[in-house]
Amino acid sequence: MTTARRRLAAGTLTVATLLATGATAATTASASPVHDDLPTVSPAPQEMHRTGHDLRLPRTVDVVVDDDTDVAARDALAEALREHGIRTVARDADDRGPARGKVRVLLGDDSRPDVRAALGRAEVPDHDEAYAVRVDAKGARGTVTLAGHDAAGQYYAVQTLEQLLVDERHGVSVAGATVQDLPAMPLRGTIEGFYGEPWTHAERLDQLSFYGDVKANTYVYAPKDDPYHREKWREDYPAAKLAELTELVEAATANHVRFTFALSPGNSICYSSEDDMAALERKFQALYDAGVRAFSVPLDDIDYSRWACESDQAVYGDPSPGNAGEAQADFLTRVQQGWIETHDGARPLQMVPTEYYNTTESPYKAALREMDADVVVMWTGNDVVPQAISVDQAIEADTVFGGPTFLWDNYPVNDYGQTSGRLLLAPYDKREPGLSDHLAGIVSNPMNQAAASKVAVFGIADFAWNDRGYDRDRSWVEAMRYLAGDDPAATRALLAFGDLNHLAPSFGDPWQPQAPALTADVDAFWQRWGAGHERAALARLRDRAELIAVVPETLRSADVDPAFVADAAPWLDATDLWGDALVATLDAAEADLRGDAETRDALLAQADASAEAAAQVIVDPPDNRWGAAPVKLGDGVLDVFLDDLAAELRG
Ligand code: 14T
Repeated sequence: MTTARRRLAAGTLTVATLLATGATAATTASASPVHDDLPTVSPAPQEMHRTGHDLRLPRTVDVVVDDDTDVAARDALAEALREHGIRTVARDADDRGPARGKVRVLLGDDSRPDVRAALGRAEVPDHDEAYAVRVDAKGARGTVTLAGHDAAGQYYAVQTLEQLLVDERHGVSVAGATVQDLPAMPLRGTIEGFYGEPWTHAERLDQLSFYGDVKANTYVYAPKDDPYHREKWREDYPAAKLAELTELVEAATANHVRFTFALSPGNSICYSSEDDMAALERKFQALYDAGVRAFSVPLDDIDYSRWACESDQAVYGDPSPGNAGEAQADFLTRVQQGWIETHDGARPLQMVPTEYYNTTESPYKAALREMDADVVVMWTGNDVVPQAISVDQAIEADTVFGGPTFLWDNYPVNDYGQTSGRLLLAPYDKREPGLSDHLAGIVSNPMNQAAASKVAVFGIADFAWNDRGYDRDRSWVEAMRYLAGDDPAATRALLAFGDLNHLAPSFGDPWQPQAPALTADVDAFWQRWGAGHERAALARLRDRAELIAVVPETLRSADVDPAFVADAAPWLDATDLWGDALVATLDAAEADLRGDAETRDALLAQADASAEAAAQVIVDPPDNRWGAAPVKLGDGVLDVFLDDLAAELRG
């Protein structure tokens, strides 16, 4: 199945406009860099300026390429232009004949003479995956230069160009921008590392194409409930499953994503056994033969206070965290030196330590530091689901794990008890700018609901690309606009829906609050109400009530990512009912102000019935470990407000 590709299109909605509609928390002033009057590009480029007029595109443009032009970039460019009704004709860079069309798009490596010349003063940063875009309009003629430091850079230049295309009444233009850009972190993406129902093949394909759009380059395949990943790690994948994985590897490559294969042998491995080493290498080899070039050995959530075999006892002594660290370090050093380094193109091995959730010095970590320095160590921050992640903590992690760590960020994963009944739709937040100086990268551990995870993953990709330019509010609006296919009403509806699903739990207190925008509106309501301005109070809150009430209908009818709408179905059902309850309660208040007690009571009874029905919506069938559970939506804010206002009216 191919899923319709979402587009990061040039936007017309600004964060300011949406803040004015009250669609996002009106509290945080947006610190988004103003790129003159250019469209918003996500992830936020390191440098982007207006350097000239917009360039009107004719119906056909020449695309100038050579043998070093990246095929994925070429395909993405042709598809992007085709979606705007523009045909492309390929021209060879060596073709010295006269220019044919009015507009040429040069696509290639920055070492190509014509590309270099067309860049003028713009430069491609000397950095992996870097690129530059220059739009040069001379009246109706012009040149668009898409230059990459490498193949990935070329592809990312195309992703940015796509967001610089502006649909106008009479055609399509490219904004007159110059962009010079590079990723702040080398590894960006997701780790399918949760418990519960793994993503489907179709969901994974959809994700991989999404990652290409947001310049994420990493997908780690580590679903806890794939038996061949953990329990049956020694066994070969059945042919059909291997064929599926091969298809994923190909889809990943087409989007410049590294499919990273992870194997978790920790529950039963005998570290000192040659047979187990051979079993792991056999499994890796099968995936290498399918095209995989990145590998990981997660050793999280295992019991390191016992050995799985006598020989580990003989070699490493009594079971203890320190001895487990030594056994793991020996084993993974051998995998790195004996297997990874003998396999052409294989990336450094990644691993998850058993103590992945703090930076406290320990015998285990001291032993692990003896591992080959090329092995990349993951870490979740301080706690499995941390309240925040600071630069100082990342520096501590580098010290205690012996090198720049790779952040396994447990957001928006919803496989643990505190997330029961929840979708986690808050923007990525509370990660300190400057982390890119100390991390090898960030991957999100997402929800069982793949498409709904795009909201958070969009932000994580944005932050990992440019942590210092990251703006939580801007990124959230852009994520919603992306999912909404650029439809303004659907974007607003998604923001209102996101607000009701904003709570981000942890194993202790939540690290993101529930419904901050609704909370602000409710607080303002009670202030006006308390000051005797009841009608004004009602009128202002009614805007949000009506916005909430139409969320399900808006999202179901607009061109919103259908996979998102499917994932959100039970939460949309609940929104429908809570919206009815809210509108009915406000109507009851108005009846009360008119002195119409009978209508008031009837409306309050109606609101009660809706709220009761809302509380009975359950997620079933469940994809999550928490099983069938009541939907939680705006809890602690919406339900409390309805109770409080009803109590006030009933006196
Ligand atoms: F390896 C890790 F970085 C990690 O986070 N491991 C698991 C992960 O698979 C899971 O999705 C995540 C959220 O539940 O937390 C880890 O699993 C745990 C951790 C606990 F502390 C499961 C139960 C725990 F009590």
